[in-house]
Amino acid sequence: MDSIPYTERRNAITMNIDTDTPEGIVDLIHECNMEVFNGYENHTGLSDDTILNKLDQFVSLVRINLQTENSIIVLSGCGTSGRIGFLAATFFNELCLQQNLPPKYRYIIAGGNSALVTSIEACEDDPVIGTKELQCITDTYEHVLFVGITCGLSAPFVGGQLEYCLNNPQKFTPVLIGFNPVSMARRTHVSKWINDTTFYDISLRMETTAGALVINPIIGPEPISGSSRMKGGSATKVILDTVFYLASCNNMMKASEVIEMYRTAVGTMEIEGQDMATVVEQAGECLLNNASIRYVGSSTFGIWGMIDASECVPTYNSSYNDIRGFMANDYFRKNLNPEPPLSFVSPALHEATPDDLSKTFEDLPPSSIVVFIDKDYLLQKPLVEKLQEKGHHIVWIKILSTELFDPNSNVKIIDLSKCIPSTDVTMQYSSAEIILKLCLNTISTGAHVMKGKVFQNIMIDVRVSNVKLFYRAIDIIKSLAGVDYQTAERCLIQSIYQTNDIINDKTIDQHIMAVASNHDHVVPIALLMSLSNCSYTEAKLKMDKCPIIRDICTGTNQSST
Ligand code: S6P
Repeated sequence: MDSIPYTERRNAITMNIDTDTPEGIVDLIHECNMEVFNGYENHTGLSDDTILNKLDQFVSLVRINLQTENSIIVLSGCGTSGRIGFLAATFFNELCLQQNLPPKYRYIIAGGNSALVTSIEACEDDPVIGTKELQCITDTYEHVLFVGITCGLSAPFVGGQLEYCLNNPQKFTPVLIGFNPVSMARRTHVSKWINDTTFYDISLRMETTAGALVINPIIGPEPISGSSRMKGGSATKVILDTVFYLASCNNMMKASEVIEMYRTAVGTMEIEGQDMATVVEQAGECLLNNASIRYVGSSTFGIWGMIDASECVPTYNSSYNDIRGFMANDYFRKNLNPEPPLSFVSPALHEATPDDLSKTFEDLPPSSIVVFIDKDYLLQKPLVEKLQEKGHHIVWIKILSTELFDPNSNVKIIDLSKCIPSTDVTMQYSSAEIILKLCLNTISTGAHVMKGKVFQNIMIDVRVSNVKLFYRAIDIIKSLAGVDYQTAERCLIQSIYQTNDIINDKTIDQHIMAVASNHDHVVPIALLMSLSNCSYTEAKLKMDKCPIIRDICTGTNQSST
């Protein structure tokens, strides 16, 4: 256990989340979220003194950069980490403009703009592309503060960029954000990293290089093991917002004071637990009955909805149509990096352009749920009424809007406005975003738990779309089926290629490419093969009869054969 990185460990709090009630699920996720601030085991999370000191140093670095000509701040990451970087860059550029300062924040996400709302996980294994993109974006600047985000201290895409910064200290000041000790940084080799460099090597260099900063509080394992979109994403947001907020204002607050405000805000969410549980229950039923969940929001609130929805695809192998987010204004598009005309554009990015939402929602399956985020509930009243007439469930997440609620309307309200601190507008908006993120994460995670996509607290239907997830899948099969590494790997590979043959002439990169064209339940089938010692064909047949993936692990499914 000791050698397993914290970000991949199982959290004791949620060990039985899969059999809990909706209220229980919400409470357990909340309890895990609070570990970000309060600590885990003998670690003190974001309240750690060493970390707080480093955050104050980080603030000074940002301040200097904001005042230096010909300099920029680049935020880079893969998956959720890249998305949080994008949102921070967008938000704080706006603040710069409001303060008549040049917008200095830039973002890089592995896989480009499409990866903001689509899972393009394989790109995170490429240190060469990471480096090229960094070179390209920083080419004309003299000074660059580079912030590489990788919750697991694992993504080679970010590793390659940090290495480039370390090799060019006259121009770059590198900062690494993640949630494992350096000793647990990933030591796996990836094919494209020359000299067999690993993320661990780079983390060590970061730790021992003067001027480089490693910010790696231990915030404890995720509620669903490895789902770093949850606590990892939240902690990243708190860190970035705290630092950029402090760097942008003239008050002499310390990082600890700002973090305390976030802690109080997140802690207060507990009082809305019952309402969130009602929505989790509805959302779970919705997925079980093949209905849909939709989020509608504007500006960054809308983007949070799109992001939360898109992350369910790799985490739970859910279908693109199960949960989708829609923008009600064109804020998203306006803030994207320009990309070459031939770049891949994900269909999900189209939802980033406002459309006629009533047309888009015309074909929603009966009893779907549409969640309106904050002021969009009021702006979209005609749509709300139309959807209600059709028997869909409406949820309103109220955060910053001050309008009173009509108690007679049949709308489920989650009133998070009570959690917003009474500080300045920037802090209020940033708190609102984190609270919204946690609320959406809870709804979508809870719904998938209820759908049976989680066994104990393990994501048993994860999509094996990069090296990290390949090894995670083997670990899942190994521990749940009690088989050795070789058996778990063999079953996984057979399931990927949908064959009973033994495949031993292909590389991990090829396995991952093959997953792209296999939308079956790759991990559950491999698990079933290992559990019942059966062939791919037999396991696939059993699997097709099993609508609830979790039943495979409990043995419910096997009795049917
Ligand atoms: C996790 C999410 C993934 C990760 C990505 C980067 O819930 O689905 O997309 O964000 O794999 O991970 P890391 O450890 O580099 O931040």
